[in-house]
Amino acid sequence: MSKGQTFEEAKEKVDELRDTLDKYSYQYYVQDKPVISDADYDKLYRELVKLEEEFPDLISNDSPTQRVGGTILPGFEKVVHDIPMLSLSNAFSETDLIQFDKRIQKLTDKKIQYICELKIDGLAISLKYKDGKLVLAATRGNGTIGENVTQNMRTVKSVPLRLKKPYTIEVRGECYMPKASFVALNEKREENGEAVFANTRNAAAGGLRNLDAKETAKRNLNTFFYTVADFGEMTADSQETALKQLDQLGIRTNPERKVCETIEEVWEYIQSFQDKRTQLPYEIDGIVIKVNEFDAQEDIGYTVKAPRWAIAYKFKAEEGTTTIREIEWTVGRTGVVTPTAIMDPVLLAGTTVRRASLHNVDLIKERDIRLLDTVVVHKAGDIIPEVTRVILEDRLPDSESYRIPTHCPTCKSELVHLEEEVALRCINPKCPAQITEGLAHFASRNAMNIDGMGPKVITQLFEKGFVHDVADLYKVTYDELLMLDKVKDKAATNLLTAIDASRHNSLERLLFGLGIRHVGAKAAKQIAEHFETIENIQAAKQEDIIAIEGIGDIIAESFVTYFSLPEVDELINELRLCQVNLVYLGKKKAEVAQIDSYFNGKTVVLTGKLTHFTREEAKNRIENLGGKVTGSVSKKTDLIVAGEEAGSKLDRAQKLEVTVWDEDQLLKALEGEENE
Ligand code: 1X8
Repeated sequence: MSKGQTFEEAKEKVDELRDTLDKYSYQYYVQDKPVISDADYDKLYRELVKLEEEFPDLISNDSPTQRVGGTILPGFEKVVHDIPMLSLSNAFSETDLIQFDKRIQKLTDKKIQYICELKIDGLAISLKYKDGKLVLAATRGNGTIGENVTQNMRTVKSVPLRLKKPYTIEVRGECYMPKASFVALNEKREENGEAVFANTRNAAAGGLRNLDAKETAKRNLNTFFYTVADFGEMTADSQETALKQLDQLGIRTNPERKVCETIEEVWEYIQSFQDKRTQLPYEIDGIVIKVNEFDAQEDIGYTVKAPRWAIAYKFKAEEGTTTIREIEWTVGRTGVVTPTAIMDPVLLAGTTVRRASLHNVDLIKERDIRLLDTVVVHKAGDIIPEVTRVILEDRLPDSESYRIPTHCPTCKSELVHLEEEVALRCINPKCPAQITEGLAHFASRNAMNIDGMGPKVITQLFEKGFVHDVADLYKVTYDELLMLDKVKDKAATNLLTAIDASRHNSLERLLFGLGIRHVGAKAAKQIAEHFETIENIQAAKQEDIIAIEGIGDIIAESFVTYFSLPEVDELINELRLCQVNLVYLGKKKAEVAQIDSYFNGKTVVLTGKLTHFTREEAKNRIENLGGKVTGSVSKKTDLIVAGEEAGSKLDRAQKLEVTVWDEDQLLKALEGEENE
């Protein structure tokens, strides 16, 4: 940017940057097809921020920089919906659908089509655009009166702040949390002693209906829109054309829809999703079937509550009943003590389940869960088995309330139930369970990645008194390893090699491995990249850490507190003496952005067996050239490298027409570029 540009010049540049950023955002968040790297996007974004700082008069509400949430609200304002938000009547069987079809045929003479769409399990919302700008976002509420959540919805990246045409319209859809975000969120909450969400819908609701929109922004919410309530300048004569027009306006719609000529065809579509639904990255609870043509919809009309021209086919919940035999309590590395129900085996969504997390004590009390109770279990987010409720009619007459443990199952010290937490905690810093869990975390894959150093080996090393803290792992000897159960010459040698290899890890792995509260792998990476050495980190002040984009006060405070402890100082010195690398070895973001490489900004999936290098090595080399390596194939994948015996990922990649390489091609490309 040149200094001293005029307001007019700046305005032109700001407009251009906004158009470009909106376009990239649309491709990334609405079409799921990124075309530039995060680094390139960040560069343009920062340029816009800088210009807006220099010319504050240019800031406008629909700028991509204005998605961050503002002041914390005292409460949500009520919104009266001009057009009520209706519900849908339900169908639970093929017979229900055939009856629906018959009713439709009676209510219109026209030849009609049905359009099937996925029923998204989220929160219904309504958006109003005026002259193409987002002016209001409201929840459904009771259908007549909802809540104004405009500030929150503005942080959801797939929601356009301005449309591609200056239309005045109202659209409705669903705000949801992707399954993966839900699992990650609950894991984090459990570790922090917070209540977990029962399902993705509750998690989305908690995220959206938060008075601090900055919290909403952290929840990775997404949207699909499916109804036009007020057409404004739009002209559409069917649901299918309306959805296409929403696409063209930049509003995200679900691509899985299908127009069917008969109710039999509708039934086939429903059947096909009975299995496919578990593979979708978001939760659906059914299929919505609508009469496609608007003129026929008008003939058919409405009841007070719902349109007569649509019906929701509800999938059977993946539920089962079983008996609780035991409740097991385990201590995590932060001291949180979590209960797990041990049950008679039950088949849920295709897998046999014997254990279900009960999450925390409050949940046991709330649902009054007792030993030998018959309970309903389901899979939250289609993944995690959970106890939904107790079938009270089946409770044994001599049943007693479950007695919550008062002492740590491992170290027997008294447990505490902090007021602001739902969890029980063991606060004995010397609790063996906490220490071994902490050591296992240190050695785990995303931390120091010491192959073979799992909980069983660690527990024995600890119990035999060979290892007390993470630095001791680097002092373990061959003879000590041979003293462990099931460890022979080969395993001992391999373990020592793995321990030695971990000395050369980049700093972020160590930072994550230390298990500092609230510091996940991502924050560890950002901090390591920013400060580069452990000495810089030890000297860092809270405000230095907060200055890093994406790092908030909670993480920064936890970091500073941790590194102010004298025993941490000692530990770092020990690690240094053990020749553990304490320096960031990756490239800095700014450097990555400069790399001229095929891989820069590309998302790569590795699958099958690689013979020339380990996956970890291939991943590192691709990342050093600015690429991103992910685990699953999606529309965002640019390249898949298929080793020997590549399976379903390769099939999926071929379906999505993603470029496929074999290992040799990868090797050649890497060698070519690394030598440039
Ligand atoms: C609710 C939902 C609808 C659709 C998808 N998901 C939902 N949760 C859709 O039409 N594609 S329609 C609807 C309603 O009208 N209450």
